[in-house]
Amino acid sequence: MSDYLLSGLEVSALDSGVHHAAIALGSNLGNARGSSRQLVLDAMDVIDASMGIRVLARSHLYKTAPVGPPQPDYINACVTVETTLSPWALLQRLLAIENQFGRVRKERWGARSLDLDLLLFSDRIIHQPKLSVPHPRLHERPFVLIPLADIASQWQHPQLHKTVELLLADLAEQSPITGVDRLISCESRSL
Ligand code: A4P
Ligand code: MG
Repeated sequence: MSDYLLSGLEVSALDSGVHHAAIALGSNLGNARGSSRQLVLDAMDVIDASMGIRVLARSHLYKTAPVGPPQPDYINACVTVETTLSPWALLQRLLAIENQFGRVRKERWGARSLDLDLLLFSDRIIHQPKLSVPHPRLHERPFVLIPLADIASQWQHPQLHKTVELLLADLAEQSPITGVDRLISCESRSL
């Protein structure tokens, strides 16, 4: 039976074992907790400290030109995790961490202190109103694919059947990639 046909509660109960997931982090608004760069670094630690989630690898941090309405540059990064949570429970946890970091939702694609997107969850495909995995814009965005390639270059997109490395190469072939500059190197371990 597909995920789509099950209610969230039933799916949560069925989800057992350990899964790998990839999460994108973005910030272009500092706040009382710190600069965008600090918020992204702190958020990686908070994700790692969450029950049922362990960070396996952290990408480099990148300064990226904004996509969407005019707004400040972003700091973007990705982490891979192993988790015993279901995709729905993991998303809820990520939304709670965004709130903890002062996220206020105004306009779509508007400036934010912290954005956490669930990019990939093992090889699962879920398309529901409140959860789409793989993230529907993952393959279009250098600010996601470049950090993701640091730590999960061989992860196969379960719908497009291409690795992250290949998706990035496809994107670069369409037009030269600009506006993504590496800021900080983090120790990483690829999946
Ligand atoms: N949602 C569904 N699927 C997911 C998923 N896989 N991960 C739902 C996370 N959330 C998911 O999210 C709205 C709702 O989407 C959530 O409540 C969840 O139930 P949101 O974070 O409030 O909305 P958003 O981030 O403004 O919209 P969206 O469409 O997710 O935006 P994107 O695609 O994340 O783009 N430019 C640069 N340089 N760097 C950036 O990081 N980010 C954006 C936001 C725009 N421009 C950017 C960047
Ligand atoms: Mg988001």
